[in-house]
Amino acid sequence: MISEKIAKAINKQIKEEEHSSRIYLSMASWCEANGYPGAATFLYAHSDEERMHQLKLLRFLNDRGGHATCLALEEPANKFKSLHDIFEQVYEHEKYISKQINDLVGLCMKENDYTTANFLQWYVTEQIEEESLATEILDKFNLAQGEKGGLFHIDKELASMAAAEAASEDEA
Ligand code: OFO
Repeated sequence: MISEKIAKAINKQIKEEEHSSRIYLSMASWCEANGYPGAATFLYAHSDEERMHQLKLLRFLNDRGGHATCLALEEPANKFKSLHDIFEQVYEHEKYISKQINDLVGLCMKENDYTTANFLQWYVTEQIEEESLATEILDKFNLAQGEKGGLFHIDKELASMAAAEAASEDEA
């Protein structure tokens, strides 16, 4: 049975994952409305992934005898300066989430809840991948700076990245 303290912290993380999903949904919608279909596809998929992160935590908490609840969410940003700005924000947000996950693992260790700490290792690994993916995309912006058609190519690459990700998930 999970302790109340850990259950409360997991419920907060469930909210963070749901909020992440809405942040990326809002970004995807902006991209779609502003002529970046590849980035929109990438971010819609990313939004779905965050929803899966939310659900995975929710089911874990209920399986461990807790009660996962849906907490109130704040409105995500709906306007962005540019495509580059969006991916800067993705990177900052993923770093923020990594810190939340690390703090949660730290709390579990302090409370001797090794089962939850072990479960959270999946999120620790996922955050390494997500931060590295965001930096990979930001590198593309840096390389494309000043290049004619740079944003067009980045958008196309984002579409390919989303397709590759979907294919690897189908295989899994
Ligand atoms: Fe972006 O990994 Fe969950 O939040």
